[in-house]
Amino acid sequence: MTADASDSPADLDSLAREWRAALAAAGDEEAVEEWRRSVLGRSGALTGVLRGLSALPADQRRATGQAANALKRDLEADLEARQEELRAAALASQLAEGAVDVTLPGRRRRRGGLHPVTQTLQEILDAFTRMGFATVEGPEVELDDYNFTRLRIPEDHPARDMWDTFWLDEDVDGEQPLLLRTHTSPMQIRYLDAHEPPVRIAVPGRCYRYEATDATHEWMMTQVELLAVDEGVSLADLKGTLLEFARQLFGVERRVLLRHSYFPFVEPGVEVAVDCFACPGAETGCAVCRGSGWLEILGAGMVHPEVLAASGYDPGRYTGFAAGMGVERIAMLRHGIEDIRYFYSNDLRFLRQFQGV
Ligand code: FA5
Repeated sequence: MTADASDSPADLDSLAREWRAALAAAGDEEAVEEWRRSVLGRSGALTGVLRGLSALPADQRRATGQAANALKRDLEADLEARQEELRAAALASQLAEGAVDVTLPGRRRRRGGLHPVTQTLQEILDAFTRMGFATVEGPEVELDDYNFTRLRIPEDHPARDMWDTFWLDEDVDGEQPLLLRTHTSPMQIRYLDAHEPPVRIAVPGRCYRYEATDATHEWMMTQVELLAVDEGVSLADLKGTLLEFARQLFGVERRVLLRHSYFPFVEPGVEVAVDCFACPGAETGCAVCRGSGWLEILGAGMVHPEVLAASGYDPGRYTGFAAGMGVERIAMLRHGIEDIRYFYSNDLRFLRQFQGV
């Protein structure tokens, strides 16, 4: 690409072709800058031609001068165009690198869901709310007094065997042993102690029992306690409330059984069972009903007059009913689940079946 002022316009033409080819071949900014320096820079080839014009004979000076100046303008424009071209190409490749293919199928985000026991608990509380019961909660770590003694289960009473539990090492004031509550019934006492009648509460919460697990027993389970105390509350109110509850949760086709039972803090006491969903009826060897045809879901009864009196209520004036139900058992019936241990084994294949239920 050497040139000097003695080059004729025709020579300039061939040089121009050469320079343009070199510019087109310059593949990046650095190469383009190198090209600019060698052609248009202060000691560039074309600059040399222009400098040497004055040494030319007058007849050539004008034509060569005009051609060289025109070529300079053209090459400057070509340079700018090439720079712009390279910038656009760089941008395009940058965009292509970070491109998002909007036609690809999306990745679905799995939404969490409520645990089946929580769902059933909400349905139970909704049913009782509709019947006018307020929801209140109590402590899971409970005093011996509330869990047993005030419920007419003194120390050495055989009923304590039914509700063996986990004891905590700490005592309160060195005399009141602490335990994990075995049922939600202690809230009967706590609430009666602190409130005037009429009382109408539903108490949800976790309970703990020291017992072997099987298809219908867990060492930790959820209960809902029901308590209604007022003037003139009768066993008929208890029965009506429980039947209405059973209809709301299980539908009219499910059969409900009320039979006599014993709990020290009620008199009389009853047990409510729902017909077994797992076998056609009292099938020997059925893991769910153990051949009885019924699955017990709750214990209930009329609040014992001594329990009312101990909380300062006149048992001659006030009567009440109470009930305590197992939420896992009810969830099993609702969904046809054959083993209670599925609930807390954290198997997502089981739990995901209840999403969106
Ligand atoms: C009680 O816990 C009494 N507090 C119920 C009560 C309240 C009676 C008010 C009278 C008045 P029970 O131990 O039967 O009773 O338990 C009540 C319900 O909890 C049972 O019907 C059953 O549905 C559930 N349940 C009891 N033990 C377990 C367990 N280990 N695993 C799962 N559910 C259980």
